[in-house]
Amino acid sequence: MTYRTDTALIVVDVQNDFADPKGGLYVADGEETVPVVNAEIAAAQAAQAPVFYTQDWHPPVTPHFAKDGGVWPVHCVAGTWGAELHPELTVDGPVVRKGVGGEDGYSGFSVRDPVSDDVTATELDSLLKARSVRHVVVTGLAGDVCVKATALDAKRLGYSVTVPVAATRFVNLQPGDDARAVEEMRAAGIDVVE
Ligand code: VGL
Ligand code: ZN
Repeated sequence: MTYRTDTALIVVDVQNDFADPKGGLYVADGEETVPVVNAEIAAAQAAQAPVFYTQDWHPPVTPHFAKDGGVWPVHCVAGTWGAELHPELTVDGPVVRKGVGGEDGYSGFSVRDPVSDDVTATELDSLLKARSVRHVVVTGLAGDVCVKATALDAKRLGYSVTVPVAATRFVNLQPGDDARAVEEMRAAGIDVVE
């Protein structure tokens, strides 16, 4: 990707639980995104484009987890190894945590209370606005969950959005979720590129 000072790179949830084969919600080949994402970070840094990170950060009990009535195996519990950013990831920019209060935090821009359905904004949009960002590149994990949700929200908020597929991997909770996610992003006007 090419970066300018009004382009931000958003690195979504490159955390041990998603990117390490021993992780609680390991995304197949998730570790392969790390060098690709690091190369994007280096390109952004070289262009003085800002880099932002998101971090899934759940309490031990949350309706986000299957054991508490939700969908997902336990992952990214606040303060645990699984919630840490991958040790090989270059970290150089603000980290936005999501799901902190027990919400579903799929998008880096907003969290949703699974009981009341209330949606609240994270600080990400204001961080981007403070840097006069107009374009975002969304990378990381997982392509059919948090990368998709973040990219769709960015588009809705008025940014132009690019998702390089080489810098993501997909959960595929249902077979074909990867292709459907790409379709949905493209239909929303997001540039999904090889
Ligand atoms: C994610 C499932 C549950 C993700 C987060 O980062 O894509 N997926 N929580
Ligand atoms: Zn989660």
